[in-house]
Amino acid sequence: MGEGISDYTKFCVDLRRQMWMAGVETELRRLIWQIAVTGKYIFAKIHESNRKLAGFKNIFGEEQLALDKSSDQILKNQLQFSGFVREYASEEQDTVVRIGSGTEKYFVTADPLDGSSLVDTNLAIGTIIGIHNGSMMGVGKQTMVAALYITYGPLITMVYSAGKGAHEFVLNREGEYVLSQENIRLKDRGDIYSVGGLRKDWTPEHLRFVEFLEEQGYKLRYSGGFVPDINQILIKNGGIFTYPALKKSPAGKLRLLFELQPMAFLIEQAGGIATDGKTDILDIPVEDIGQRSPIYIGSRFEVEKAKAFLRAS
Ligand code: AFP
Repeated sequence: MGEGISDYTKFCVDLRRQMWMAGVETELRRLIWQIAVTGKYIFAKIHESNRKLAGFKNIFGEEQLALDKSSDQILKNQLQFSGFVREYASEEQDTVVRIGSGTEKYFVTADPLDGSSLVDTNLAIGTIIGIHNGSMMGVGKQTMVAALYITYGPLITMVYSAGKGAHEFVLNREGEYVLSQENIRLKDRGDIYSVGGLRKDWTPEHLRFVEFLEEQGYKLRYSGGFVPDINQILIKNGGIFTYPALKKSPAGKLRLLFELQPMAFLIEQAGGIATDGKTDILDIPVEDIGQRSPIYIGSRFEVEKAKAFLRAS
């Protein structure tokens, strides 16, 4: 969109108009919009749960579904027979589920409610979506056509990319997603770091990298929610998030298909990089839907520095 458009005018651009102006393909525009709208229903479910976690019985004595399971049902039902989605895979399903007639173009992966264990603390949580064309089992660089996440915090925000930059929208009082930041760009170097896992479980080379960041004066920003932690690096335009290989779990904790590929797609669209410490996340073949991988994701300087420390092992 042309530079110099006043904030107010820019702010009045809603999601569908921005995607149309950005030249996003029609069916993909409709699918992204449909998923973004689903975020409103998931948020309503979070409110309805009154921050209670799984295992509660409602007033009729029925087992209340865990929030992440009910969020998964909402998402799957919304996409079922949408006419755009052939298969759906999520952290809450054991296998890939066929939800279309078999001729649709897109395959959707979901972490329907990432960070659900934080709901009772009222910290921000989110939904992570990957959109693939042709198949979801393979190399992300070849299969992914779009990714998005929705953050449920003081505001509901949504960041998407369809391969033409990463853009942020805020859900307004009228229930419309309006553009707040277009073509988000990461600086080559930031000043925040977000690091998961227990220090005692880190490998010596990862520990040396974190100590480097601390000596350089980076500020620690880690909430335990992948979505808000990544969102902070994007919106602050720099820094690094890492959930590393651990001594007892060399593949780390986060899932390649549901969490890492979508965030890698978005961060790369913002000029950053995402790696497992050696290989780009979007170059790692997905062989199993539950596959985990270490992750270093964010600004170029910090991620390249991490790779150098890991090589020195
Ligand atoms: P939950 O979905 O079980 O809350 O886990 C959240 C998460 O998958 C991801 O959002 C965080 O980055 C990571 O786990 C936090 O893990 P630790 O609790 O080990 O720090």
